[in-house]
Amino acid sequence: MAIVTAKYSQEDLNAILRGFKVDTREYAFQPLTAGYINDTFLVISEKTPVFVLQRVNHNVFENIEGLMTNIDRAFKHLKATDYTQIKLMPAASGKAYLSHTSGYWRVMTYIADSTTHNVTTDPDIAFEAGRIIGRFHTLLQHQPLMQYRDTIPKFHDLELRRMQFLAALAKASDDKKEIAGSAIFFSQEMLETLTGMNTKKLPQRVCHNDTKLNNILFSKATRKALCLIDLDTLMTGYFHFDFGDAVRTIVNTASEDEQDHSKINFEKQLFESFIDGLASNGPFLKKEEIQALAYGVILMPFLHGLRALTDYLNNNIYYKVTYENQNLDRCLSLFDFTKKAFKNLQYMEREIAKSIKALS
Ligand code: GN1
Ligand code: MG
Repeated sequence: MAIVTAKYSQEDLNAILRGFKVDTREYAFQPLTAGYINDTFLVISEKTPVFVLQRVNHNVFENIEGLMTNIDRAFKHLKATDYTQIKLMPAASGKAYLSHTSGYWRVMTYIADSTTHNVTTDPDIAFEAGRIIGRFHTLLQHQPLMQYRDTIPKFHDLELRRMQFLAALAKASDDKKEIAGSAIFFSQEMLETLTGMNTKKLPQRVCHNDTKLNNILFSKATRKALCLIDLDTLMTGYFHFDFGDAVRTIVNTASEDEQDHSKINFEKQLFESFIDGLASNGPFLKKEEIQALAYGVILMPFLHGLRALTDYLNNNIYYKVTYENQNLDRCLSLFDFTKKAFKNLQYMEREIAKSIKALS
């Protein structure tokens, strides 16, 4: 029996694929391990990747039907000459996903000759990332929000994340509280700073909500951005969520759990290229949304750091980890970036005002 991962053999995965309307043949599989939540495999036929097969984590995503309806709906509109369409392969039942004894599965088309970047030092990549995120939003800007389900309510809500953090803190062992002491202190300080900033009046949009750099596909040949992947968290939200999440992974040339904080940086040139790429779509944001962008670059790394800290205190029940303290390392690195972004708040506001024009 060919083993693909500890959990699945090639036979298991082929059996799952037979539940979809795809050519019946013996496929090979390669696990893709960048995500923290789902199980993802490249489906290979005659040495060529043809599909992406994914088991959607039902513990994290409780409303699979809503999630798949959101993605199915958005995918139909996410196509243009400068935006590569991804399609869902239907299950034998006709649905967009398969409900199987081992969980919920979906199959998507694989975009040939594409690649992702975990980090970059290249301003052209930063520009392209900005361009494609703007394109994603312009393609979805007229979507009726009512048609999209709120599959993880309050996903980027600071108050919810604060409550979850406090609940975890109340139950955590003294050991963990001591080891994470400086992160706990910073959280409390930052929560006070950020809670004062009111964004309730901003317009809602259909957002991706997980626009980190490695959720963008690039063409290997032209190095242009092709499209966004991983639409699991597609829901209504504010544009500064998508902006902040992208910036935290683009202007910082270190990885998300980098332990050497001297490598964590805020590269101004990458920031400027990113916003130029965004602006190349023409105006599509309201003045108030533009004013919230720099705040998003502080909010998003902080929120992610706080969630990683919460999971560390909860003994790693949410994110996949490969070692005991990985969530704490993620938290410390995200908090370090938060501090560096905070120092650049005025700089960001100036650059944004120069480059991004509001809808008139
Ligand atoms: C999770 O599994 P992945 O990488 O798509 C998380 C995101 C975080 C990300 C950290 C549903 O996404 O919010 O940004 O880890 N997704 C969920 O990189 O919690
Ligand atoms: Mg995701």
